[in-house]
Amino acid sequence: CGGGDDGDGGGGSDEGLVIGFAQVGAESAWRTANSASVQAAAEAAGHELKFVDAQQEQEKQISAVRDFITQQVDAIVLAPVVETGWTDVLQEAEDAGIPVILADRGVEAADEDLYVTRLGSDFAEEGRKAGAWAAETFADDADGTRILELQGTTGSAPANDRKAGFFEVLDAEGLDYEIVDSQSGNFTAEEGKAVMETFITTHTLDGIDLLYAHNDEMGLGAIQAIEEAGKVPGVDIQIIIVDGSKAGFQAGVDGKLNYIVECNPAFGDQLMDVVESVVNGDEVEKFTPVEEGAFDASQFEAELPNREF
Ligand code: GYE
Repeated sequence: CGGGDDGDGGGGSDEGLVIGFAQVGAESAWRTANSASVQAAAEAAGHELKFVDAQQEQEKQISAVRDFITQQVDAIVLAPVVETGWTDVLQEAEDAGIPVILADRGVEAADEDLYVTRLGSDFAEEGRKAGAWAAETFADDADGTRILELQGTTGSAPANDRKAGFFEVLDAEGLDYEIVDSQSGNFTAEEGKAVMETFITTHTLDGIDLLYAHNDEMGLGAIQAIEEAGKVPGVDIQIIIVDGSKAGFQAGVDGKLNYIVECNPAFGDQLMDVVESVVNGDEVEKFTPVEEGAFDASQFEAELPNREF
């Protein structure tokens, strides 16, 4: 403290909180927008945010959470890169009396008692939206719909649930389809492109109807690979992406992809409200979904100017 007689440490209940945020990484436009939203919201609310970018590595997230526990933060916000492997560190936070709030991604059901609440997207619902469009678009495809899938990070909630929701609807609608190949592109453009190149080498694109990419970056990387192979993305092969960044919508306006399922990263203000409620000891829902839509080719142009990331 700075020696003045009046002191400057007062304020009691008006003091901002100290919040530790173990973020996934910076793998996509979605993620960068999400980090910016949370940082801006914390600042606006007068809270101190200790921000760690874990570069998509669970080990880094676990040590970040341990550091937050040592620093005795008021609350820990965790966006778990994968769903499993959290029991020990979540237990440590609980033992230290520090509430954990999940932002964006979820953890496996077995750990449900070890966090207070999750604020984020309903990834299975996103997958169902993609599936509903595919089932309708290919309903009359007489020789069966041949599908390639670019999955997100292996073991992550959005990869697991976007896959499950998508095929749940295809099965429920009775679509005659075949999964020609399905691999992880780790939610990055670079890996999405590389996996698509492998798909093209292994299967060619002849007779492939649809690519389902679990995020924009992988879809955009795949579009490059398709063009480099001399094919026309969006026409020779239809493409679905999830997120809806500016770059994703621009590709849609350019006719290079066919359906966009929105995933909304701008929940910083909502997250601060949840953190404050939790620290106050208020009752909160176990899961708060973020509102999201979906867009087809007739809507891309009108929607592009509304995109914020
Ligand atoms: O869709 C993807 C990002 O967890 C919802 O992570 C998020 C996903 C998002 O890398 O672009």
